[in-house]
Parts: sequence; C-alpha cells; structure tokens
Amino acid sequence: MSAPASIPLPRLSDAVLPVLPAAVARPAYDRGKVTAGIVHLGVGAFHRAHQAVFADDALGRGETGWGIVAASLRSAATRDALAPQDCLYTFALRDGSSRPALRVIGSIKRIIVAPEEPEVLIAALAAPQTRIVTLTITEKGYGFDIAAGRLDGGDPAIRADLGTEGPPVSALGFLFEGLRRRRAEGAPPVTLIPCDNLPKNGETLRKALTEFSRRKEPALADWIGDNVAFASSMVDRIVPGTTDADREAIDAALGARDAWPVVAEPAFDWIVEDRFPRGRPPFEASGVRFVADVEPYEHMKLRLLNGAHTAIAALGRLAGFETVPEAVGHPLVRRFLERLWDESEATLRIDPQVSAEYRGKLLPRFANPALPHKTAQIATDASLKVPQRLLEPLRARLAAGQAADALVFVVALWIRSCGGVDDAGKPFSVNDPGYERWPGKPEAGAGAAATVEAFLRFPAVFGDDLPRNTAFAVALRDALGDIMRLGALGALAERVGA
Ligand code: CS2
Repeated sequence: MSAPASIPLPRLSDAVLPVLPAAVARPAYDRGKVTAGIVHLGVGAFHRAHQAVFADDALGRGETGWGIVAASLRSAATRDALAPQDCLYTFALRDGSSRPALRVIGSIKRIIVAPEEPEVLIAALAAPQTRIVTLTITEKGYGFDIAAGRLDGGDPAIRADLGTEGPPVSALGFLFEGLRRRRAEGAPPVTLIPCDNLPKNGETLRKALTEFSRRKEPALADWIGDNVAFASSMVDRIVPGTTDADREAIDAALGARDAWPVVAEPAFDWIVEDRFPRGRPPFEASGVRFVADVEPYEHMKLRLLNGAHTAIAALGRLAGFETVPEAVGHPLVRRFLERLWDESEATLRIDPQVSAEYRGKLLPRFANPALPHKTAQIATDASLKVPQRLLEPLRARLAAGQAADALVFVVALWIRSCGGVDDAGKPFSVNDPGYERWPGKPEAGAGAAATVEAFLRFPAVFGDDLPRNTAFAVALRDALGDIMRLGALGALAERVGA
C-alpha cells in the first residue's frame, strides 16, 4: 500500500481567515470598507513588520481611512507572493523563549510593481485621500550624497530620471511625478515620512526631492516647500530576511500556505516628528511616539544599535560569524561592543537614563536565538552606513579630544571587509554598489598604509575633514595593520584582552 498523498494546504486568503487556528490573531475589521490613506514605497519585510502592523492596529480599533497601497520600486517578488493571498501575510513575533505569536496582517490593500504600472503608482501618490507617504527604500534609495549635501550624480536611477520625461525609475522620480499631479489637481497637503536609517531622514528627503524638482521643474520645488511636510522618523525593529524554515514552520502553525510571512523581534520603536497638516493615524495607541525633534533618538539608535550591527557585520564576514547571535555569543565580541558603546554613548545628547536603558537591552536583542540575523545581510551597502553609524560619533570624540580606539577599529574592520576575503582566505561577495562604483579602490594586496591612504580619498564616506586629521589616519593604519597581521579576532583580542 502506498502512503496517502498529503493534502495540500489552502493558500492564506480572506476566505481562509475564519478557519485559521484560534491562537492566530487576524483582522476583525471589514477589509472591504478600508480606504487607503497611506502610500508606502518599498514593501520589504521591514515595512511589513513595522508600519503595516501599526496600520493594522488602527484598523482594528475601528479606523477605516488608514489602509496602505504599497509599491515595490523594482522587484515583482512581494506582489507575486502576496497578491494571490489578498495581500494578507503572517507576522511572527519571536522572543526566543516561547512559540512565536502569529498574527495575520490585513492593512495592505494592494501592491503595485512600479516598473509594470508606473501610472498606477503616480495616481496613488496623487490621490486626494492619500495623506501620508512612508518610505523604506534603504539608504541608497534616496540617491543623495550626504557628505556633499547634494544629489548623488553617479546614481544611475537618478541620472535616468533627471534626463527623461518618461516613466520614472527612482523613488525621487515617482514622488516628483506624484506631487506634480497633486499640484495640477489641487490635491491637499501630504506628509512624507522616511523610515530608513539615515540621519535627519526627513530633511535628507526634503533636500533630495527639492534639488531633484528644481532641476526638472523649479516651480514644483517652490510648491513642495508650501504643500509637503517632511517628518523625520527613527525606526527600530530587528527583522531578518524570511527563510524557508520560517515559511515551513508558519505554514504548519497556520494550516495554510503563506508565501511570504515576516518574522521579527518583539521590541520596536517608531518615533516620528509631529508634522501632519491633515491629521494622522492614532498610532500612539500602538506605542508609536510623536515628538517635536527626533534627532536625539535617531543618534542614539544609529550610533548604539546600528553602529554595533555594522561592527558585527564586518567582524562576521572576516571571522566567519554567520549570524548576529553567533557573534555576540563570543565573549571577546561582547567585551568589545561594551567599549564601542562607551565611546558612542558619550557623544549622545539625550537623557543618560534613556540611552543607558536602550543600550542595556541591545545584547539580549542581538542574542535572540530565534532570530538568526545574517551578518551578510547587515553588511550590505556598508559604505552608506559607516558615516552616520561610526564616523559621526568618531568626529564628535575627536573634536572633544577624546580617544576613539573602538570606533577606529570598526572602521578598519569595514575597510578590511571591502577586500572580500575572510581571515581564512575564503572569498565572499561584497554587496555594496556605492563601494563598487568608487573608482579609487586600493590595489589588491596593498598594505595597511596604502589601503588607508586610498580609502581616505573616498569622499562620500570620509568627507573632506577626516582625511586631514593625521592622528586619525595613523590610528586607522595601525588598526588595519593589526587586522591584516592577526586576523579580525586576533586584533580584537589584543584590544580587549584574550
Ligand atoms: C541593520 C538594520 O541591516 C542593517 O543595516 O543594522 O536593519 C537594523 O536591524 C534595524 O535598523 C534595527 O532597527
């Protein structure tokens, strides 16, 4: 007798919601009555584990105007996974101790793949009921050279959009077209909220979009000044990429097939500048905080959490730690992170109790065994991350005449990791288009002095001040020399004691 064929699981969908296991939370509101007040650009896992969850909370509390129209600027993968399941997906909270809490999120009404339907995205951005546009497009999505304070002239998508009247390809190009139509149609003001790990992200987006518009249609740049609010926001939640093992476990618990669930830690923060001329969703009921100035929180998070992440990522690539929990399982790494945090925390302008509490939670967050966050994922686009996470606190310390050995060491780890060969001689891929585009890379096999000299001429990373600081150059060369000689962990052991 042959074994019975297994019965295929039904696909997650509105129709399946009523028969999911009782422990799985799901929308209790009528999704058909929800209208879209939010357009989101960049419908990756982060958005789906963060803003879309708060919108779902608001809908669950009886609001109906805060559904989301989400757009992918490039890939069709998320739309292809979620459209057949009515844009529903599972959000799994993993705290490492118990079984994940599962919840089906219903706030996304539609997913647009921008290259396929540019007009639909422009129309959504221009729709009068759109009151908020949120963005998670990663650091490079802004096409802005932060060190120079202007558009990144080398960014291919920005160049293409500045040079043509055809359908846009970049986020700035879509925002420009959407706002151009809002002006033409007399649509009311709107708030743009960037949710990426950039310093002053609202201000950065304002500068980028204003310069972009000024180059294409100066009158629109003036209109934007009067009709568009830019709210900086600090976002925080660790959301590793979904794995096949996650999918299988979640399908089994749901009794339904979800092509793209997301998994995340319970901790989160969304601190947003309160600039909403046309009202905003009552997100504070979910724990979102609206403040006048987000900068102190942003510095705390970028310098403590993300700075440590970038350190762990470079170290992981070089020393062979595949995940963050694995890296922080090593006592030397933990000891080093405390040093790094001592240096960075002292540069913050925030109530010391707030930063101490935040810092105190980081190691347990990083060690969460249920979230094997890949160091390779965090190492992506590192040249766009190092400045705000490490060089800003480093500058602050140098200016105050304070030592910055741990920060310098992390910059040296990053430089070493750009070589794409680990300490055992095994190659790995460096996924950083900003670095790849930079023409001044050192020769393969160059020593520490020549490598540092070359890197200091990478203006988008080091600006024009750090290359003139001889003490910094010498410290960087010595740290890199140690890493080349002893390997990343060996050099680390020299610093924090074996
Ligand atoms: C990480 C962040 O990939 C990265 O660069 O540092 O995505 C980090 O996990 C989040 O900012 C946490 O809030």
